[in-house]
Amino acid sequence: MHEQFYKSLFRIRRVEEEIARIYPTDKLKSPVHLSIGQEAVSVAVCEALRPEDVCFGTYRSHAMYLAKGGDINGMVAEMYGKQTGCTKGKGGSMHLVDTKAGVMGTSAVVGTTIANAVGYAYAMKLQRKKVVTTVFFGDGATEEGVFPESLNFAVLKNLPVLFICENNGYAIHTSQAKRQGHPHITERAKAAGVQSSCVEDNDCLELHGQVKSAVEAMRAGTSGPRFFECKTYRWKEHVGPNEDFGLGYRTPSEAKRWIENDQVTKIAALVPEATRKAIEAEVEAEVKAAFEFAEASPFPDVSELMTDVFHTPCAATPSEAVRKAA
Ligand SMILES: Cc1ncc(C[n+]2csc(CCOP(=O)(O)OP(=O)(O)O)c2C)c(N)n1
Ligand SMILES: [Mg+2]
Repeated sequence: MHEQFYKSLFRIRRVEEEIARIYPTDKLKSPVHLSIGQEAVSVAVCEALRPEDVCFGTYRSHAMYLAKGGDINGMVAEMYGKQTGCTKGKGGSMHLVDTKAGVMGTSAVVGTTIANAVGYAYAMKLQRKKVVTTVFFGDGATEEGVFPESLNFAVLKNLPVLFICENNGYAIHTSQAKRQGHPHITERAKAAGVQSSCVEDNDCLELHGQVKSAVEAMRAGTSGPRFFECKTYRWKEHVGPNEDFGLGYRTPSEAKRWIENDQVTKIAALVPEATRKAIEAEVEAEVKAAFEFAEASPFPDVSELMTDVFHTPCAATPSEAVRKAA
C-alpha cells in the first residue's frame, strides 16, 4: 500500500515540478494552478476508489486527474495546446477530462462541478448503477450558493457522493478568516444533514482510512453523501510556477510547518530504499516521455476551431425554428 501511495504522490509532484520548470519558456499554452503541497488529498481519496468510480474537480486538478488514473500524456499535451491533449488542446490545464479513467471534468468556474457531480450521482442512482461520485473543491467554493444547494439535494436523494473540500486556507490572496463569518466548513456541511469530518495536517493515511470506510459504506448501501474537509496547504502562488511570499498576504513561517510535514517525504520514508529508488526511476522515465510526447505532438489544425463547440450541432438557428413553429 505505501509503495502505491508513494508512486502516486511522487509522480504528481514530479509532473508539477516539470511544469514549473518549463513554464517560463512559454511552451505551455495554459495558466497553471499547481497543487504542489496538496497532493496527499487526491492520492488519499483516489486510492479508495475503483476505476468505474468517477470524480469531478476544479482548475487546480492536476493531482486529482493523475491520482484517478488520467492519461499523463494527454494531460501534458493539453497544457502544450496540442492536438493529442485530453481535450485536443482546447481546454488547457483548467479543463482536464479523461472519462475512460473516470475523470469527468474540471472547471475554471468556482463551485460549478459540485452540482455536476450531484447530478451525475442522481443519474447513476436512477439507472441503478453502483458508482461512487467524488467532487473536489476548495474552501472558497463553499461560499458559493451551489455548495449548500448541492448538499441539500444529495441528502434529499441519499446520493453516494463524496464531497472533498481541499481547505488550503486561501481563495487567491484572501485568507479564510477574512472571508467566512463561520469558518467551520465541516459544521456547515453537518447542518445540511451530511455526515462530515475534518482531517487535519494534510494527513494522507488518516484521510485515506476515513474515506475508505465511507466508500465501503456507500457500496454497501448504508451511507448517503459524505463530506470531508481536508486541511492542506498550497506551496506555490495561486496561479503560476513561482512562490509568492513577497506579496504579503502570507508568510514563509506559516508555510514552514506544512513543508516540514510534506506527505511525499513522509510516505517515502515508509518504503524500503531499493523499492523507492525503483519507483522513482520508473516515474522519471514516464514523466520525461510525457513531455517528449507533448513536444513532438502537432498543434490542432485550424479546421478544429469551430468543432466541439456544441455537444449536438443545432439543426436550425433559433429564428428558423420559430418561423417553422409559427
Ligand atoms: C464563480 C467564480 N467566481 C470567482 C472566480 C475567481 N476565482 C478564481 S480562483 C478563486 C479562488 C477559489 O478559492 P478556493 O475555492 O479556495 O480554491 P483554491 O484556489 O484555493 O484551490 C476565485 C474566487 C471564479 N473563477 N469563478
Ligand atoms: Mg482555497
